[in-house]
Amino acid sequence: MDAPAASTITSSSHALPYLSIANPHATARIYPHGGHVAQWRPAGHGEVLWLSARSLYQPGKPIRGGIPLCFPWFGPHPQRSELPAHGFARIRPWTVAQASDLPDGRSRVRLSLAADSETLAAWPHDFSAELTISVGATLEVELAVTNRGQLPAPCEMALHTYFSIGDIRHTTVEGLGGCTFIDKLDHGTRKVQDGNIAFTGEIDRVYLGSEATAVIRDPVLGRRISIAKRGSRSTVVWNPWIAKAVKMADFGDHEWPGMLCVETANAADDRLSLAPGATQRMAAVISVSSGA
Ligand code: TA6
Repeated sequence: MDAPAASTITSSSHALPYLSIANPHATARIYPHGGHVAQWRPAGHGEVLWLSARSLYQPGKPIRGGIPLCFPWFGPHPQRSELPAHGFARIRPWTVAQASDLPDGRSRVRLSLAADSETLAAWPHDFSAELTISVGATLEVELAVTNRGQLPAPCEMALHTYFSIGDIRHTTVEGLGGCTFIDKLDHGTRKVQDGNIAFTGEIDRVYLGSEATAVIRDPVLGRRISIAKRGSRSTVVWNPWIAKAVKMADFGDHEWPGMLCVETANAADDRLSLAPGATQRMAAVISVSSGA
């Protein structure tokens, strides 16, 4: 791997190795474990991704925060409760295929994952996946999955992005007005979003057919975070609030006001069926601007 001049591989204090990226536009941290973008800080702004102080950094466990990769299913496995929630992609070791500087000063890292006996036991489809991360004034993360088998491969996928915000109680999300969503806190009832999303309690929604850019407006930190996307028809919005935060060992009891998940996905009614040889590319393009 030809590591870019501005990037180094650093052994971390969390017992997991990570790529530390530093270029004129931004800094970032990427763990090959789970293909996990954990941090991104564009020049002139604070950290954009949220990480729990209680997160684990262990093989076989997801990192709590950053951008966990959900594949080949989203949420609990529909039939087999013994399988990991959100699939295996976020807890498998990915291979760093390339790390290079781009002519415009951004850094690009590519990681790959392929089927093996363990993945086939969980999901009986041969596949290859490539994650392409472009670190600059914007953060672009593209997950590409190819069906290497002879049969259609039903799957879901998500970039389960945790954003750092000042206070969820003063935060709103624009861009999903008019979309139908599945309310996972109300028995999966389908509802229609009326205008912007404001937060007064736990929220766990899968917005369907949502291809527009979502914007997090954060008056406490005085910034807007835009999440544009490609190849994604679902947007998941989640904050556990107090009760759920207390129940998660890798989530601090008092951390819930400072985070919000706005996830780029193909899930639920938007699940995919990959034809043999087909590739699904799904990307989030994240940018920050000052002023809420
Ligand atoms: O994306 C929202 C969600 O599906 C919630 O239901 C909650 O389970 C969250 O993901 C976190 O899941 P995890 O398995 O990472 O604890």
